[in-house]
Amino acid sequence: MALLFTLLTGSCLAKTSLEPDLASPAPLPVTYTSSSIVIDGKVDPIWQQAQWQPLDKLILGVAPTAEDFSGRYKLLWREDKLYLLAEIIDDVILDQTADPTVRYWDDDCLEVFIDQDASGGEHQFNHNAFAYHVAIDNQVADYGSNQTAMTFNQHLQSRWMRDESNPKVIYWELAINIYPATYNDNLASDHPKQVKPIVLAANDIMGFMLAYCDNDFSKQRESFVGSHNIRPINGDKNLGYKTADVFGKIKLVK
Ligand SMILES: [Ca+2]
Ligand SMILES: [Ca+2]
Ligand SMILES: [Ca+2]
Ligand SMILES: [Ca+2]
Repeated sequence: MALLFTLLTGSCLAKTSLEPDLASPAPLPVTYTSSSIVIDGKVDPIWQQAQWQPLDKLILGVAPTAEDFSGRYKLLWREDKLYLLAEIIDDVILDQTADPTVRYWDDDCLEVFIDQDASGGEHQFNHNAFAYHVAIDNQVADYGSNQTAMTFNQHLQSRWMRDESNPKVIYWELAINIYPATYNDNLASDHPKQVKPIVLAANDIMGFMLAYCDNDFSKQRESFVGSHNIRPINGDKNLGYKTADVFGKIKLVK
C-alpha cells in the first residue's frame, strides 16, 4: 500500500531526509551503564540514560511514509557488550524466506554495521567490519570469509516485542559482542572458546551504522533506511555491506 502510494504521489509526503549532510561529524558519544540490561524487547528504565538517534536516511528504494516505516535508536555500553534499543514502526512484518542465510536482506531486518577499530575500508568477504543482518526470528547473518552467507548468532543477542500499550510500535533490543578484524571463521567454528570478543573501554572509537530493511509485500525490499548519510558512488548509496568507509563513528564514554 505505502509503496504504491509513494509511487503515485512522489516524495512530497516522504518523511525520510534526502538532504545530504556529509561532513564528518564528531563521533557520537555512547553512555556507559553500570546496570545489566535484560534483552527482552521491553524498555527498561536503564534506557533513559541514552538519547534517541535518528534512523531516517534513505539508502535504497522508496522513501517510506511514517506509517510504512519509521524508526530511531539508542546505544549504551558495558565492558562486555554494546547495547542497542530500536523503536520501529513497520506496518507489515515480512519474513518470506525461512532460511536465515538466503535473501535475508529482502525480509524485514535490522542491520547493524560494526567496525571495531574504526579503520574503514573493504569488508564484504572479510571481518575488517561486520554487517549483521538481524532477522525477524532473531537470527543474525552476514558473509563469511569463504564468501558465502552464514549465521553469526553467537555475536549478537536479539529480541523484539510490540509495545504493550501501542502495538504498532516495536521495541527491538540487541546485545552485541564486538570482535576485531582478526576474527577467524574457521577458528570460531572449530574452537569457539578460543575466540573472545573485545573487552570494551572508555574512549574506544568504533565505526557504526544502523539500518532497517523494510519489505511489506514485494519480492525485493521496498525501502532501506539508515542512520547516516552516505555519499553515493555512481548514484549508489547501498555501500555499507561492502565498505566501512561509509559508517559513522561512536565513542564510548564513562
Ligand atoms: Ca512497511
Ligand atoms: Ca528470512
Ligand atoms: Ca576494521
Ligand atoms: Ca515490513
